[in-house]
Amino acid sequence: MRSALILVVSPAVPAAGFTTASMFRYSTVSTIIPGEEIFQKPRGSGILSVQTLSSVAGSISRCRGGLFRAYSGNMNIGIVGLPKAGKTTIFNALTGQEAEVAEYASGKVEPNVAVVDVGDPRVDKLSELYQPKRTIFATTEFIDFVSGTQGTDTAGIFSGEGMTMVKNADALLLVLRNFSNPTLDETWGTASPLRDLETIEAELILSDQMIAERRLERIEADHKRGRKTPRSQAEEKVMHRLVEQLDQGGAVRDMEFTPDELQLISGFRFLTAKQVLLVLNSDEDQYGQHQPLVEKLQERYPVIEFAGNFEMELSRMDADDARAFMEDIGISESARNRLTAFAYRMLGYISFFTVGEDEVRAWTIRRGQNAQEAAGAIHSDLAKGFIRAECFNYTDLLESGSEQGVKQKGLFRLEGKEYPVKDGDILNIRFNV
Ligand SMILES: Nc1nc2c(ncn2[C@@H]2O[C@H](COP(=O)(O)OP(=O)(O)OP(=O)(O)O)[C@@H](O)[C@H]2O)c(=O)[nH]1
Ligand SMILES: [Mg+2]
Repeated sequence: MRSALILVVSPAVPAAGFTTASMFRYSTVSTIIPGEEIFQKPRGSGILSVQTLSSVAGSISRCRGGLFRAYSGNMNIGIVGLPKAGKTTIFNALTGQEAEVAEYASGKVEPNVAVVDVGDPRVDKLSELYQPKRTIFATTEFIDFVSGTQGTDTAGIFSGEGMTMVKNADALLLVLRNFSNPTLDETWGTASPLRDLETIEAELILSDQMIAERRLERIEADHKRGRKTPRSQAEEKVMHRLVEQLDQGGAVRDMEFTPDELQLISGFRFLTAKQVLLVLNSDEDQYGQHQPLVEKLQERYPVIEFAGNFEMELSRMDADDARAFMEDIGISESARNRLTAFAYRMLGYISFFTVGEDEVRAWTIRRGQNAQEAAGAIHSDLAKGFIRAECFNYTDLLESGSEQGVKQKGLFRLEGKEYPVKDGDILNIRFNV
């Protein structure tokens, strides 16, 4: 069983450490541990801000969630890579934004953030059937981190600011430069995706090592002072294992943990615990011609190839023009559609829907999450007061033509808390708070 700590900060749930004003602004759900610096994401805005929580013990509730992630209902992907790998170009291609792309260091340190709809033909179809007042797609948040600059203290894959922010991402999209550019080749060497991947991995490991070692030192110091508890001993043990794994160049995601251990370490949000997708950012004239390289990379992580520059241009054209250009070089779908489909599949996300006259809406959860957890993705009250889920599947609805038809075929079900939600399920949560 996987577990995570979640804190529901809302005006109704006072939390020590938040000022009254900030509580009303930061109405959200986040994974935290007491005393850690956390990010709270104001609803309806892509801007992230930092709050330090001194003590929140009273308002933490324990729930099952993702490995290191609480219910969020939307996917959050951090775009990282070595300097000038084309991260912002890919970000623009994915989001349709016009963030500045540059050969030279721009001096910018704040990441670019955008929230985009996840296109889903099933949602369009449901909307056609129910004619709701509102149709709401699932969303994915992309955060484009700026790399540190060569020759400075912060040289590497993150600027100082990015390092703290990236911890909030569900998954990392590692962009590898696979295009040539005279200026970049001169400054950074010719493109070498395999070498770059090793460099990035080493940095992620180093970051986790520092965190685990620092924590271990603190626990050991406490123990010397006689402050020893069963919890601190358990944490010491698991931190030792982490340090060992990282020292050998291994990732946290490849280790196995008991539910108790997971609870002890989830708040640290280790970077090598995050799932990784690789983007091979290729020259458009060689797009699709890197099979041996793709296979090599695939031994490590799932890989998707983009012609970043070209796809950024495509995202700015009208759909018909874009399609014609895409066919020319053999790109099947827009960068955004390809990436979200790929990320859902590889990261184990699925969608379920809620339908009605008011609203047709898509929600994102992880494969294997149960009906109560799905209810929690909608609202924590629905998880708390969960009674039953009315449930049928999108494909049954399509085949039967209507909800009535689904019922006649006996495909309309009442499911309990533990029911593992399937991709395309349509849920109506009965609850009582
Ligand atoms: N030929 C080619 N050039 C690209 C491609 N993607 C990015 N570039 C160029 O590479 C340079 C860097 O691109 P950015 O998107 O700014 O790279 P970045 O990784 O965001 O850079 P930093 O944030 O500064 O680390 C720009 O001059 C881009 O035009 C690509 O797919 N093909
Ligand atoms: Mg950039």
